[in-house]
Parts: sequence; structure tokens; C-alpha cells
Amino acid sequence: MPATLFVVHGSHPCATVERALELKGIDHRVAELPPAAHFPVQKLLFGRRTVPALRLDGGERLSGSREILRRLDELVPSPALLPADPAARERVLAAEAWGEDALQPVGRRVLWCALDRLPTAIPSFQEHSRLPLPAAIRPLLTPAIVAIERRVNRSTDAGVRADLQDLPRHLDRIDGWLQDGTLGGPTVNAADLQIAATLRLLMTMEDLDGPLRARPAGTLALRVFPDWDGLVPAGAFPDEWLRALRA
Ligand SMILES: N[C@@H](CCC(=O)N[C@@H](CS)C(=O)NCC(=O)O)C(=O)O
Repeated sequence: MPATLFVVHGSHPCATVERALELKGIDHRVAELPPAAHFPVQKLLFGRRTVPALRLDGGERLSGSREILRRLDELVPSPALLPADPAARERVLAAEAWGEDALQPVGRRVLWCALDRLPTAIPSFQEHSRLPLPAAIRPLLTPAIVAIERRVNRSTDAGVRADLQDLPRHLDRIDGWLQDGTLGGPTVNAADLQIAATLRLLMTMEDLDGPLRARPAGTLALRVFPDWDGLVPAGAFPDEWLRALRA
């Protein structure tokens, strides 16, 4: 039986793991859960309420993007997601940890705020969703989902404004890693997967896409994740929120 990857469609850490499975050629099927409704299901199945989670052939259960990638490297060593050289490996692990702990939550906070401000964009994020939910039902559920996700992810207006203010600093850090070879090498590593997924999610928002595309960081995101559902048209955020990014 192939491995089963538990996801919410469009979740960036889920995309990180799905791409790692693809790179390693690991046979898997995807179990898609509805956003927010996945909390209790995941808690029950994996003891932790987040996606991604993976059930391996044989029954082993793993939860968390970094934990899953470590195990995939043990199971299928090639292509390796971490460099063999110890110093380079430490650098990639540090960048990956930052990508999960600092950058990943920015993606969630900013996206849920944008979707709350422009809910007409929501169907574009479901284009390749495999959930058997009738199209007529989806719009009835989305206001509650957006409200829950904003609360769970502490996606306040003030917080998102601060996130957008800080984004150029984050991009400087990522561009630095691209320059010193921690990211963006000939083979995709674990930090590329973690960081590029959040950048690619941010690029679904037209307000952010231009400034990101102009950076090496944006090029990395498009290289690792050429395709991604979702488009939030320009104008989701007030101009004052975007000043630092446009400077
Ligand atoms: N940082 C962890 C958690 C990922 C995470 O927070 N996933 C979100 C979806 S993008 C989620 O399931 N959130 C539910 C919650 O916070 O309870 C990882 O990389 O696996």
C-alpha cells in the first residue's frame, strides 16, 4: 500500500512535503481534508492537529514538515534533501528551521487576511481541490472557515501590516542564502522546499507578487513550485501596508 499524505489543499507546508515525495519518487496517495475541519481529524489520527502528516506503508505515522523530510531522507537517501558536508548541512538545517518557525506563519497570517478582504478570490485557491464538496455548498462554508483560520493563526490587521513591513528584511535574508549557496543549489534541498513554498504562497497575492518576482527569492519560489492555485487581485491591502515592500 502506498504512503498516504494528509493535506489541506493549498497549504504551503503540505506542498513542501508533497514535492519531497515527488523528488524521491515515493509512491503516495493524497488524503485531502477540509480546512479547519482538519484540526480534530488530525489530532485524532496523529496526535497533532496540523497538516501535513504522513502514514507510511506499514503504518508508521509522522506529523510536521521537517520531521517528515528527515524520515524521508532515511527511507530513500537519494536524492538527499540535506548536503553531506557537515557545515553545509548545518546551514541548510538552520535555514529550514527559520523557514518553518519564522516565515511559514507569515504566509498563513497574510493569506487569510487577504482572503477575508477579497473573498471573491477564494474559489481560485480551490481549482485543483479534490474535496467532494458541491460548488454550491462551498460559498456557504467559507466565511466561517476564514474567521476560524484568522483567529487560529492570529491573523490580525495590525499583525499583517507588521508582517508586510518586515517582509523586505526576510527577503534580504533569503537572497543572502541564495548568494552563499545555502539555498538554490543544483539539487533542491530541505530549506529550498520549506522557504520556497511560503514564498510561492505569498506570490498568489498580486500586491506581493511583483516585489517578490523582482528578487532572487521569487525566482527560487517559481523554480521549485512552478504551479500553484490561487490569485488574490491587486488591491487586497491598503497602499500604506505595502510601502516597505515597494520602496
Ligand atoms: N509548522 C508545522 C505545522 C504546519 C501548520 O501549521 N499547518 C497548518 C496548515 S498550513 C495547520 O494545519 N494549522 C492548523 C492549526 O494550527 O491547528 C509544519 O510545518 O508541519
